[in-house]
Formats: sequence, structure tokens, C-alpha cells
Amino acid sequence: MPANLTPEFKKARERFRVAQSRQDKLAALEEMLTTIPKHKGTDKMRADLTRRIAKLRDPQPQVRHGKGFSLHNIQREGSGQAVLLGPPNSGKSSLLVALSNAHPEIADYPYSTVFPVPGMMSFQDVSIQLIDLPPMTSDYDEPWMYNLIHQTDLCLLVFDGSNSQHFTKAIQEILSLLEERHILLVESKTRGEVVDTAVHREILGRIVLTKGDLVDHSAVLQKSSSFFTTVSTSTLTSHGLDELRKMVFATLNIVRIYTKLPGKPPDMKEPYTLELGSTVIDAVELVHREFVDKLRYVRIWGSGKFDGQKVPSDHLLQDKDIIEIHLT
Ligand SMILES: Nc1nc2c(ncn2[C@@H]2O[C@H](COP(=O)(O)OP(=O)(O)OP(=O)(O)O)[C@@H](O)[C@H]2O)c(=O)[nH]1
Ligand SMILES: [Mg+2]
Repeated sequence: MPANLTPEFKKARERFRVAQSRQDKLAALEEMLTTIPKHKGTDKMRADLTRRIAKLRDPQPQVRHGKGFSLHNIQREGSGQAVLLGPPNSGKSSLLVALSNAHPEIADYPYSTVFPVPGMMSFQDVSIQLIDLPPMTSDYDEPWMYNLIHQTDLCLLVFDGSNSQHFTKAIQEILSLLEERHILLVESKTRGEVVDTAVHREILGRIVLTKGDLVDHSAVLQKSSSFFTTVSTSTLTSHGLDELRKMVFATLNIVRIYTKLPGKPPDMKEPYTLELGSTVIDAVELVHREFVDKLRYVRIWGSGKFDGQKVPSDHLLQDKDIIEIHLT
């Protein structure tokens, strides 16, 4: 299958070829990964790009503080992103370890995390990026943390559930720090609603209570549920971790779409992912930008339709729909 590389991809590849610094190389590779068409013909190239990016991103100590290189910028990956935010020692890094492939430092002393650490969490057949953050308190917060939160899809507020008498004060402290920086955590966002007012940026919020192995969480659950939907967990026993994965996926409103060729079974290995409310034409564009102009019709399986029914391009997609794209 031809790769059908886009002009943007080719430009990024040229930038990579001439890049001297590690930062420029990384930026060019990341651009290549975002502009490369996503289909079977580019599977190997995408895997190779991902490997090279990971290698460049894992900085050696001597280049860590290299000029212009920032450890605070995290490139988005996967079908959605959530940050782990909370007071010191609440168990954020432990959650990242339990849920992903990342290895942040875990310690019994506070402020053990200094830099953001990304990790990929699997849920069924999608990957969601989690970012472990340093603790946030009125004595310790840094502008880059708010920048990251500003751009994320979901804020997981992580609290030590064994510390129930301080819960309300602890959450109010974090919510007001966020509000001072014009970030408003919300239980849900309605599509079409104006979410970025001049005053606030709305970000989805959920609460994760940790250390459920130490005490019963029911008292603190009562308090936390009046703020946001809450999951009670323990990384020691793995209690609640499956529920947490499920909650993150459900909150991100991701729609998975599989593709098939006429007369062939669908490719169920790696879905394309879009946000809830996306239409058939959005999926076609994601499969290949050039397909939009060449589109004749799309047949769909799922969506409460007859199998293989032709649907208009503004048809709303549902999770796990299978589409068959017919071009002119
Ligand atoms: N018993 C128990 N201990 C936990 C659990 N999760 C974390 N811990 C302990 O709590 C301490 C803090 O854990 P971390 O994951 O480093 O907490 P953190 O929120 O990342 O801490 P900072 O980065 O310093 O803010 C460590 O000693 C962990 O072993 C849990 O579910 N049960
Ligand atoms: Mg930590």
C-alpha cells in the first residue's frame, strides 16, 4: 500500500534531515508523526518514528539542562490525556506506575515529583496519556503546571483517602489555585456549549481517592462525591484500578471507529479515535485527508443501522462503528 505522504510530512522530514540539535530533531520527528497518514501502509514508519521520539525524549543527564530544552513540555499522544493532580504524597506517582508503563519516582516523603512524567494507559484497544505532576499547594506551584492543565482533557484530582478530615480543605485549596489561573473544573461539558469564556477554561474533573487499603473510604467518599464523580482505589491491592481506567475512558467521550475494505473483514486491531459528536466525514478525514474530496459514499456497521447501510456524511458516529469508505 503506498504511503501517500503529505507535503507537511515531507517538509518535517527535510527539517529532521538538517536538524542539528536534539530539540530540533525531536520537534521535527514529532511533526512527522502528527502529519503522517494513519493507515496500514505507514504502520512500520509510525512505529519507527515513535521509537526514535521515545529515545530522544529520554534525556541523558548531561543534556537534561541543555539550552532551550524543556522537560516541562509533554507531546500529546494517544486518544486522550489526563493529568494527575493533588497535594503532596497523595499517591499520584504510584497511580501512574500502577496504570501505565512509566517509572516515576515514588517516595514516602512529599515533593518527590519535580517534573511532569507521561505514561500511556491502556483501556481495551485505546491508549490514553496520563501525566504525573508535582504536588500543587499554595506554597508550591509553577506556571508550567497550569499551562499543562490548561491544555489537557481531564484533571484527575488525587487525594489520600486515609486522610479524610482534611479532604474538604485540601480540595478547596487546589480548586481555588486553579480558579486563580482561570481554570474551572467541571463534571461535564456539553457539546456546542461555549466552554472557553474570557473568564475561565473549563476542564473535566474527577476525584481519585488513594490508599483504600489503609482505611474505609465511605466517609470521605460522601464528601468528595459532592464535588466530582469519585473512584476509590489502592495501588497496593489494585482495588478500583479497573474502575478508574473505565471512568477515564468514559469521561473522555471517545468514539472508536474501525475500517474495512469491501468484501474483507474489518480491521479490529487499532481503532481510529474521535470525540463524541463526530460525523462520518470527520472519520473519513482522519483516515486520509485526501479522501474527503474523493468520497462517494460510506457504508456503516453498528450505529443502530442495518449492516452495511449507506449513510450521509453528517451521520453521527457511535463507539465501535465500522465504516467502509467508497471513493470516486
Ligand atoms: N498503603 C498505601 N500506600 C500508598 C498507596 N499509594 C501510594 N502510597 C504510598 O504513599 C507515598 C507517596 O506516594 P507517591 O506516589 O510518591 O505520592 P505522590 O503524590 O506522587 O507524591 P509527590 O510527588 O511527592 O507529591 C509512598 O510511600 C507510597 O508508597 C496506596 O494505595 N496504599
Ligand atoms: Mg509524585
